[in-house]
Amino acid sequence: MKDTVGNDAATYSKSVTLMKDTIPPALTTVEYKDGKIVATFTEDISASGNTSIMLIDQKTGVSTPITLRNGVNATFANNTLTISQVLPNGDYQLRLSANTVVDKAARPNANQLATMYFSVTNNVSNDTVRPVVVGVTNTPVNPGVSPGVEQTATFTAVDDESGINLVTVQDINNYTWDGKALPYGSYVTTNFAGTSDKATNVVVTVHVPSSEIKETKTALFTVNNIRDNAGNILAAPGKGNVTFVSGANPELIAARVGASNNSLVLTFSEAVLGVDAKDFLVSINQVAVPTSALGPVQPSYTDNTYGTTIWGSIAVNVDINGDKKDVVYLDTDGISGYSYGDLVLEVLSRDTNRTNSLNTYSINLLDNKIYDLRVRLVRDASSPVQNRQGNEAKFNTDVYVNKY
Ligand SMILES: [Ca+2]
Ligand SMILES: [Ca+2]
Ligand SMILES: [Ca+2]
Ligand SMILES: [Ca+2]
Repeated sequence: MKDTVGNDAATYSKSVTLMKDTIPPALTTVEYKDGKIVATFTEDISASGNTSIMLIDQKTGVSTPITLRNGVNATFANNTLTISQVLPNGDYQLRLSANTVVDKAARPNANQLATMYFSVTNNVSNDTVRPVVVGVTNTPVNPGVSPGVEQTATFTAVDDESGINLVTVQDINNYTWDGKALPYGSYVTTNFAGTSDKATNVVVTVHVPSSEIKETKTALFTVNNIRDNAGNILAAPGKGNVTFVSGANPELIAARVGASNNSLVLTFSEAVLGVDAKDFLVSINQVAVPTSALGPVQPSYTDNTYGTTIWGSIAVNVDINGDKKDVVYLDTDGISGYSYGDLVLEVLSRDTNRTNSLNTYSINLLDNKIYDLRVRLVRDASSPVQNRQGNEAKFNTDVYVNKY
């Protein structure tokens, strides 16, 4: 070999020892760019036998299996493996099983199981526009219709630039109804346009358990703290009137002796319908008061409260304690009129102006003879006590009458 001016080039040889490559390719970095996971290795690689890899969301623990399809969602080029996968912002773990890639050695070496963490920050930096919430509302359950297990409120969250941050939508603490946090068991579902990392229009349904709604009410439902993916927050809370109906069973919660000493005052947990004397079983000293002795049950001026009276019967000139007396009694023994087994409540001096009569004498309920006075709400099939939604009351629990 000569150069252009005719000098011989020095000839030389060099002996090269080819070392056999027994070192497998190892993962060095993982990063996320433009909707792709880019995994870099210590040397050039090709696809190998395993095609199943796994992503784990470090916050939620939710795992996402990915099947690598070479040339479809996965590219093996030089020392990188590029996987197309749309991911919302967050921290992830890539788990690469053994034998996913091999090196270029004559006898290829496969990778060993490798895991590596990486973060996803989608490009949102140029969004300075706040998201908005519109259409906070619901379709109330019709009066007289039982509300079912849950009721819902809806709204729409809109952010055209970076999209709504769906984590802020899922946070149940961002909602209130009637000025209070939503009851335990409430949850959120969504339907959105766009991808989960850029949801530009999100229809949100907030589900509330009916059993936790103790009173039917139309009240303000507020939506706070919703953000877009650039961190911009709502300029003002979303607000709208939402009606939730009581899914609770009304209860007889209190009974007391009224101011006149002979009336019973009965209080329910909420407004109820169908209340009459047939709904109550009153007992004195553990003896049932006959229904005929219970006066009409009438609503009071106070909310959810009713009043009634227990009427005693009069028997004149009867033998009692070895004497002849007039007595006030309740006809409780099943034998019509005054008889031996009846419950005597008061013993009166004889009075010739008095006559035998049924359910005419208003009993002093504070009398010491009455040591046990209770009321039980029972189910009257003709008109069971129920609230305006038709939820029947809790029946058959004794309420002790507060005498003072
Ligand atoms: Ca190697
Ligand atoms: Ca925005
Ligand atoms: Ca009798
Ligand atoms: Ca009734």
